[in-house]
Amino acid sequence: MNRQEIDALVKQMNVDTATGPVDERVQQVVVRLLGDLFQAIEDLDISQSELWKGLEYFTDAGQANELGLLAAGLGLEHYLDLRADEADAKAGITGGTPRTIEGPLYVAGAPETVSFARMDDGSEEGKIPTLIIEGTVTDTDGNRVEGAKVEIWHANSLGNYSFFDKSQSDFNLRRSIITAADGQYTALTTMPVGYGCPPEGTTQFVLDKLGRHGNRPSHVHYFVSAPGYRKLTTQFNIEGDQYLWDDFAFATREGLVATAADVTDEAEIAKRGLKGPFKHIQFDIELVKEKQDAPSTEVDRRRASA
Ligand code: MBD
Ligand code: FE
Repeated sequence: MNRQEIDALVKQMNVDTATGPVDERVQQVVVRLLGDLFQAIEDLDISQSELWKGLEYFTDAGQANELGLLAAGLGLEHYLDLRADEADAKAGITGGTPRTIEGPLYVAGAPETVSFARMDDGSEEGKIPTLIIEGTVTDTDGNRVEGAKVEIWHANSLGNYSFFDKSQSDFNLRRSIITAADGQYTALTTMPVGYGCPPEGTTQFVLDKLGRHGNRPSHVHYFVSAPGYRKLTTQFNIEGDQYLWDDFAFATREGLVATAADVTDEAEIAKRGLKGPFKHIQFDIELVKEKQDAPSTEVDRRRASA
């Protein structure tokens, strides 16, 4: 069949058959995607068995709650960021910390404190370096932002995230820090280790077929929001990791690479109330003011909450 015949058939089966109220947007998207799918079946001569394998794959991936992971791994989530960047540029929005993907592992409801939070539960002490993350939240003119909510989440020494990894305590390595008048936030935590897709999982199954690995560099996620500013979804990825520029989820971006400095100075250690050397990352955040008619940076998606 040619495209004209395909489109006519799709319309005949899914548009002309409507007898109740139609959601125009859903109809538009379904009709387009079905037409594109039929066209791909035609062009690639996809067999009945192959089609069922594909549907069974989505069943399995959904049951394993890995569709968010798959979207990250196939670059769909990064593509949406590139589109959002384009839309921002078109709307004349410049400056601010670059966005990058949320990923599938955010959990709402983390403990909230002002200016400072200890993020780890102490269970990995001695096993992994201590990390202090600090920075200021400013506007694009460098003015400090008071009352910004800095939500931070990251992996443990095995690359695993609390909640999804039931061996960790509730909200381990997840915190919300509210900035005071100085715009400053400080997180005392542990060095994250890069995530790897479950080797027997549905996402890695497809990555294997593509000859790809499923690893991310060591990184820390952020949501930063403040009244009057556009919500920022971002991460920093840590210099020195072998996957820094070979991230299976394509989240590493220029401007989002952080260096973990080794701090060994005794006075500095004492000042921080620590027992030994630690790592230090400075990650300053620049928020862009809300603007009339600017594309929204709020993404409505199903998120875990605890
Ligand atoms: C992660 O930690 C992550 O950030 C992404 C995008 C995908 C899988 C695991
Ligand atoms: Fe992550």
